[in-house]
Amino acid sequence: MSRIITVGAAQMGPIQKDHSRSDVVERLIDLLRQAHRSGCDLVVFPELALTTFFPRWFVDDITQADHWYETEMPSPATQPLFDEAKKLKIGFCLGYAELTPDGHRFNTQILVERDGSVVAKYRKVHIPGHEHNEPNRPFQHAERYYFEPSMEGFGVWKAFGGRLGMMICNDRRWPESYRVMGLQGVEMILCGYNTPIHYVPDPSQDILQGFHNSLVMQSGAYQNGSWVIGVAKGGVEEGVDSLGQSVIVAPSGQIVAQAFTTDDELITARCDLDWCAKYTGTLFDFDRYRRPEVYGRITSQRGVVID
Ligand code: CDT
Repeated sequence: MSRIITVGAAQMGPIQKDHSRSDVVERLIDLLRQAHRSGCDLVVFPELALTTFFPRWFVDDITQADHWYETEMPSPATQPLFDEAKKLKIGFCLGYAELTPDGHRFNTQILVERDGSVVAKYRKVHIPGHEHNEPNRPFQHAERYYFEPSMEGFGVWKAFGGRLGMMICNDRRWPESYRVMGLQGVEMILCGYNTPIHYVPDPSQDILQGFHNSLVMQSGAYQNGSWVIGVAKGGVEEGVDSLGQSVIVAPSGQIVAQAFTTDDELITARCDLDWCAKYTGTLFDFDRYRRPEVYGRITSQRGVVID
């Protein structure tokens, strides 16, 4: 029996600062309904899909930013999304800022099954940007001020008839993210992102943003024999232009669907999970070919050590 997940990558256009949660949830529900009409089992929304990308501003007292975080999920504002998904029997993956009851702040993504139950929660591991205000920048990328890195790492969960993992934005640039999930037999990785086109520390990379985006996800998919679903919040948000180019990548590394706008746009693909074994059972048969005995530096060392 073939194992197909029909996936919708629900790219979003910008969310401006004054857009309310309920405005945004209406957009998410519209994308969900489109996905249902296209026969999707699962819809993937971007990183921080409920708000503008608020780490672009610094506040002196972090509690002034509390209103950007969710303290419960579902909340009164997001309950209509959960209700509609359950009614349509469609699952979803949603990124949001999480403030826990004991005051921890995470960049979080949840996976919700077709019956409305939350089956998995992932908190971002690789937190990019800076922790202090850098007033000379055209905009901040203060994720390291607003979020602590997860100590839980990368899980893989049985859901939608397969083995699914999650990562968030900057995680997609690190081969370790994919490999830790690959070693748990992942078959589909769900990844939301917000990527400003202008990379302040090195503007020579600006023109390469689209190339790097597909480069890392195509490599990660191929080298681990997994589907990768990369979903952007793109377009000009509060004056900052962000990459679209959401993609659905097959275990072969080939792009099977790609967004062509920077707005709310659904792309879909029928993803055969059995395609994964063509790679994990041959070239990337980890058990047969990997050499962990010579990879010690990968986990024992953080930065470069020059002997
Ligand atoms: N959201 C996120 O992780 N964005 C980063 C931007 C580059 S680091 C300032 C990314 O890796 O796309």
